[in-house]
Formats: sequence, structure tokens, C-alpha cells
Amino acid sequence: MRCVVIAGAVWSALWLAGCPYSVVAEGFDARPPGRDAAVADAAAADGAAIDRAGADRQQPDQLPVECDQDNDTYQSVACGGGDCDDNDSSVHPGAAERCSFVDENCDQQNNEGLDCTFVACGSSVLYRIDPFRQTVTQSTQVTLPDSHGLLDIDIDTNGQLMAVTANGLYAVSSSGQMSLVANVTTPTNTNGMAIDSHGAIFITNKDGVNSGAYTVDRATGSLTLIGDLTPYVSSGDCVQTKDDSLYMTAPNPADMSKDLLVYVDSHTAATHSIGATGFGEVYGLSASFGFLFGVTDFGDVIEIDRSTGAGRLLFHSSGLRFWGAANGD
Ligand SMILES: [Ca+2]
Ligand SMILES: [Ca+2]
Ligand SMILES: [Ca+2]
Repeated sequence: MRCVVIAGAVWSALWLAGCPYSVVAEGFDARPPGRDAAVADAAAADGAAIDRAGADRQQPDQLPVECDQDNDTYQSVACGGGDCDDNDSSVHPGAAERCSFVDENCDQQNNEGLDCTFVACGSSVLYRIDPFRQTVTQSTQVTLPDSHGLLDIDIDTNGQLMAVTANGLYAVSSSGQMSLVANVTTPTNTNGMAIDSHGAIFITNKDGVNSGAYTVDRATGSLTLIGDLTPYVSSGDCVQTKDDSLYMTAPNPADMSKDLLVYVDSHTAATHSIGATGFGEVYGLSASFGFLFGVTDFGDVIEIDRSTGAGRLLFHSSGLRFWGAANGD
């Protein structure tokens, strides 16, 4: 194929299929960062020029493959464009920033303008954890109604933070005030609570070698046993992911110092292990922003791979003990 260069057409030369990028790179100035509408306009203008010249006209979307590997129409930084990840079509200048480990819009800031926190708790304190910036951004002392501490927390379908204690289900305000929703005599050593997308409330407990999953009637506080969690026992939390799959952490029978991620059938309490997290005493789980996070009694904040169970340490908050966590979005 013939390579055609039109005077004054700089980047449009990139669209001439068959012309190796090196021709362009050597023969022209680097393309300014950011693609984009300007390129599309230039393409149209240059295409018209090519037509007038009677040269081979190429489709304007034929960017050199090596400069747009992800085919999102934004050229890579290496090619002088603004696409800071040319292997991910959701990342480019102008993309929607979202809570993640990635700078989607390539402005060299991550999660700018977004609240990417979830709430974790200790016995009587709430924390806001940003797993991406690796910070504990706030702590709020909770006014406990009696001598019973928080066993776990979660967000209900109205966005209300809920907490369970040994004798009740409570709504918790942002300032840490607790309002009784229902008297609940929770099973011995209840340590997990999760609320699904329909508002159903699940709790898990660990009583010696026995461990069960229950639902709680929000109106009456009555408990219904779903079933026991054998052969596992709840380590410290259960979580409902966005697709209403129930998981919990459970000490690994082969190494009780470390927890497994365990799937729990929310209708039967049947369990199966997903895999080892590699972390111990994972007492809080949070399905937030498309990720599964865990927090531990040692102050660790981890990301857990939902498909393998494997955990990776994000950061460690020295001196803090996390006993529960809520979903964050
Ligand atoms: Ca690209
Ligand atoms: Ca982001
Ligand atoms: Ca950004």
C-alpha cells in the first residue's frame, strides 16, 4: 500500500493503514496529549484533503494498532497521546472517575472528588476507611445504650447504618447515636451481620464448636435459624455482596490462626471454602465499590479476591482493632 503524506496533516498520517508508525514518528512531531474530539475533527478535515488530492482515503478510526491497543480511540502516552493505560478501554482522558485503585481519567489523581470510604467498627467506635488512599479518615465514638458493645454493623437498603449488639438491633447516626429498632436476643457470641439487597438481615455466631446462620425479623426481632455452618465456624463477619451472595470468614481447620473465605448458601447455610485469605482474625468484611475488603483485629485492611479467597494487605493501622465492617456503596 502506498504511504501518503499530506502537507500540514500531522496525525492524520497515523490513519493511513499500511504506513508503519515509525514513518510517522520519524517524520512528524509527536502528537499532543489528549485525543480526541480534536483528532476526530482533524481526521475529517484531513480526510477531505486526502480526497481532494485523490489519494487513498482511510477510515478515520484506523489509528495505528500499536498506539491504541485497547481500541478506545485514545492514543497511548508512549505515542504522545493521553491514554495512561492503553490496555484498558475504561481508562482514558475524560473517562468517569470511580472508586478504584486506578486513575480512570488520566489526570494523575485517583478518586478525586469521590467519597471512597466504608465504615468499620470497634467495640464502641466507628471508623471510616479509605482502602484506596489507605487511610482511616474519621473515627466516631458510639454512645452505647448499655454495657453491650457493637458486634457488627452493616448498611441497610435505605443507606442507614445498622448495628447489632448482644440484645438489640439499632440504627446508628453519623454522630454515633444509637436508636433501638428491635430487641433481639442474639445467639451466643454473635459476630457477623449482613443485609442483602432486599433488606433481609443475616447474622452468624460462633458458640464453641458450633456456628450458625440466622435471619432476624426487623419488625419483631425474632430469630430464625437457617442452619449450622459446619464444618466451619464464623470468625468474625459475614457479608452480602451486591449479587446477594453470602460469604463469611472462618478459621482454616488446617491452620486455625488464619481465616478462609467461605461461601454460605443463604437458604440452607451450606458452606464451601473459597480459599485461604492468608490473614487471621478477619472480623470485618465489606463489599464496596466492586471490591471485597476485610479488616482484622490486628488493624489490617486487606483486599480479598472473591474468586480465590486470597487476601493482600493494603495497609496496617497500628493500634486499631476492627471488629466489624459495613458495605460502602
Ligand atoms: Ca487507547
Ligand atoms: Ca479511580
Ligand atoms: Ca483521576
